Amino acid sequence: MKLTGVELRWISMPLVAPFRTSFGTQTSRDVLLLRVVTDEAEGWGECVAMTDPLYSSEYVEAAADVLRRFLVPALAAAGPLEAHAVAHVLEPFRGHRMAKAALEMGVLDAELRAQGRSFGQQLGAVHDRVPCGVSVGIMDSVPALLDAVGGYLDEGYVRIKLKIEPGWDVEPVRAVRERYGDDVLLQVDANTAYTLADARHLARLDPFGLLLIEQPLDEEDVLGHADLAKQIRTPVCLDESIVSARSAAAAIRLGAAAIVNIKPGRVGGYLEARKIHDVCVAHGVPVWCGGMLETGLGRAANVALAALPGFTLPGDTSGSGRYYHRDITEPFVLDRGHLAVPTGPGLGVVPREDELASVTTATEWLAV
Ligand code: OSB
Ligand code: MG
Repeated sequence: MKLTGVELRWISMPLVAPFRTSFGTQTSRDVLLLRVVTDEAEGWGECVAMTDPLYSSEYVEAAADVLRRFLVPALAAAGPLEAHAVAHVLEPFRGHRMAKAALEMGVLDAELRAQGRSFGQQLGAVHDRVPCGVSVGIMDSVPALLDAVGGYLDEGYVRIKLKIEPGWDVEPVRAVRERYGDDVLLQVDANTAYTLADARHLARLDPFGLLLIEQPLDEEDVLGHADLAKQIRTPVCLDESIVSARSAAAAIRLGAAAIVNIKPGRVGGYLEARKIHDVCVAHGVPVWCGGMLETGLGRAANVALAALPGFTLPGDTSGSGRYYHRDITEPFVLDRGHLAVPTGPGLGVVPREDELASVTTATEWLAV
């Protein structure tokens, strides 16, 4: 394939409800989309960076800048366009994994559409549908949380993840267990809100039989997670700390990650995500697919990834309605707790022109 150009498209989508985590509250999701145009087909990339650098160092405008200034020009100068070579071409540029992931996703989508193959086929999916969990934000009160969790259980979600922070941890977990019982698959995500000095406090979660605790400590504190793992019974799962297959291997060897959350954007793309899956499978470490409040485009690819054999835990691959009143693609709708893996070429979904137009705030054409 030959690259013709890349369109950057900024969209703004209101969330159905505010989403509060230990790093902030979001009421709308501003997403940078990429339309990768080649001589054979077009592909869509979704950049999962958020508006502010609070989850990680990346943010939307930095992603747009590095794409415009460095990544797209480098890819244009690299000769024949092939998805498997994108990461290598972009490697000289440090960091910016979410921007790189979006560009690789767009190229991969274009390539697969040209070949009539799906993301699932390309990545190695072995299931035609995946079980879905839901990430539940920090609420103003325990009753409000119990209502939200009850609603999600009624919708069929097979696993509940509670966002936690100091002051909102043991009590909400206890309340959910007391109200909904021990059979609910339950886990928590701290988004780095604790330190190793909180180990004894976090051990108070031990009696509740959680599947895992996700990223309790700073993203750079891999050793701290290994130490913490020896002081609590809840399995430690890493999210922010895992940025590559290499860092996953190191975290596993150190005893810092009994479970890994794989987010393609965080690790530089779907192909690196598959490598992390392979590393984890080789070490007997279960993985699950994380989320970044994606639109239907990123969701399509995430659901395909989640259908790989090592994804043995339900992911944060919720239905479109958990996030948005109207998605830009055909909405993903839960069927008895599962989402179907798209089967059409590439992502298997495309944006609906009218929906896309109604949420677009700006576009920019990067000619090559
Ligand atoms: O830490 O997993 C996280 C959303 C935005 C940023 C970070 C995280 C999350 C979620 C929601 O937990 C995942 C989703 O449903 O897309
Ligand atoms: Mg997380």
